[in-house]
Amino acid sequence: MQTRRNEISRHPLVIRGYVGGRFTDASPTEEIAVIDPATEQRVATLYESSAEEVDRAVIAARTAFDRGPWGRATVAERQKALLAIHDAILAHAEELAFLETINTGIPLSQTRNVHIPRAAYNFRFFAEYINQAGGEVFTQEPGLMSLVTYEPIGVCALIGPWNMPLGLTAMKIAGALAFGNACVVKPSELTPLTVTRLFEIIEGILPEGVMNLVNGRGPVTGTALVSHPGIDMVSFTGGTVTGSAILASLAKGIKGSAMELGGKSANIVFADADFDQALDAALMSSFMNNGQMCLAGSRIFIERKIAERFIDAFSRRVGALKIGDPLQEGTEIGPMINSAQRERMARYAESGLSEGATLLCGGHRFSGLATGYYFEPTAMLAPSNDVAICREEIFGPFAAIQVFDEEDEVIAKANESDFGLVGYVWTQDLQRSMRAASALRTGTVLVNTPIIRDLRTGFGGYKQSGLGREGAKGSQAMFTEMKTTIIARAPRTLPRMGAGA
Ligand code: TXE
Repeated sequence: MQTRRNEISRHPLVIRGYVGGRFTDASPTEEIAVIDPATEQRVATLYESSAEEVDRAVIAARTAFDRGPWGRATVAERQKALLAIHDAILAHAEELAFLETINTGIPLSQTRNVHIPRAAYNFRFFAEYINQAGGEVFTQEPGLMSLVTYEPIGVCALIGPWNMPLGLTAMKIAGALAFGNACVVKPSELTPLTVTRLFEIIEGILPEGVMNLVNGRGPVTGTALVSHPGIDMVSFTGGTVTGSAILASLAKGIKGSAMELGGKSANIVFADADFDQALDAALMSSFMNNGQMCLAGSRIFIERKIAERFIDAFSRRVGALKIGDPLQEGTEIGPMINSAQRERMARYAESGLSEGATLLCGGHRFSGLATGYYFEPTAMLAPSNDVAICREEIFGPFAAIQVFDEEDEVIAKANESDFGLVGYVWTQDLQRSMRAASALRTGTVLVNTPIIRDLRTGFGGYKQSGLGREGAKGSQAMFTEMKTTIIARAPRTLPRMGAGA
């Protein structure tokens, strides 16, 4: 793998758009370096899609949807294509995991065991789901039959983030295609490698124009895409500030959207919890994926009776996390995506100290490696829920711990947040877990389990964590228009207007 990495840094890959069934050959208006965050070397050159290329991609999708075979494809035909994409991903799993790791800095063990299998599973899940998903029929009104059916929405703009590039973008692509749409995909300009490779390995599976790719920065390619009149909706995963800007732009055209935004999820550990499981899970929820997860449970609340023991054990384990080259076996923490994210970590560590938090471990740029955007996994004990490290999404290997005494108090603090993505609860008391689950203002509550996404259920957030839900019915709502058809089953008794007395 090191050999392959060296080869790529000597001959960086070229990232181009894919429009109407082929990679584009237009000369680039802008070339952007795509960097391996562990080596700081260029691994690809991204040819930015101009507004003109975005226009061609949307027209290709529009034409495929309005006039091509995909909009009329049977469920069996769509299933066949989705399963073929699933198989293609698994057939290239090792290569995709390698590309994801050299582009994101996320340890290979995680891209190989979590990201890529999940990307493939998204396609299989939706292939199976559409075989059962249907509409509704209402017959309560005598003489009438009301049908609710779900039709494809049209052309979907799918904008992906950099923290799980293929897994999260594949979720959008699989959902959009399953329900019969055409799409234009825009991965993050920081991490285009695996999504581009996906377009190569599924060549020939879909009719041309059904799936298109544009690449580039948010303010250039992203803006051109979301403001294009030819798109019918945007499904976005990314930061809350960007999500809000996209929503403002969509308001002009009254376009639909689904927004999967940030989080600051509370991880509440009561004294009666299974201590070892809660500890393992707190580490996983804060430091998996280099801590760069929207559903990170890194705002940790520990009940006072076990606080000292828990904080000691947690700090020791954080201090022992294995930082290193993400391609290397055994690495638990790789580099941040770029130097800006690393500086952000440092700023939060400083802000924590200046607002009265205690540094338990980490807090600095990692100096053990000559290259790479590494930051030490960090834990701080916060003086209150009001400080920035407990309020703002940090998006890196950074846990903020608070101590609590009462159930009501901790639920209130967990809900004191602009976000509402996930709430984690650790307790052996069934009734307390049920009370907490209903009191937490979050889209998902996880009881006695760390991060888990079950595609049969909806995933998304309350408050500033987003709009809409991804997963079975949620994706159906996102990628379809609901149509009502009302049919008279017998002649109706109607007022005879204008027919005289
Ligand atoms: O993401 P952006 P950034 C959070 C996290 C992170 C912060 C900023 O806190 O620190 O967001 O990250 C595209 N029109 N998350 O700035 O900007 C962009 O090109 C259309 C949480 O890197 O949200 C990329 O494809 N598109 C998160 C995508 O939006 C635009 C994952 C995400 O980029 C655009 C990532 C525009 N005006 C960051 N501007 C999660 N929820 O998992 C940008 N983009």
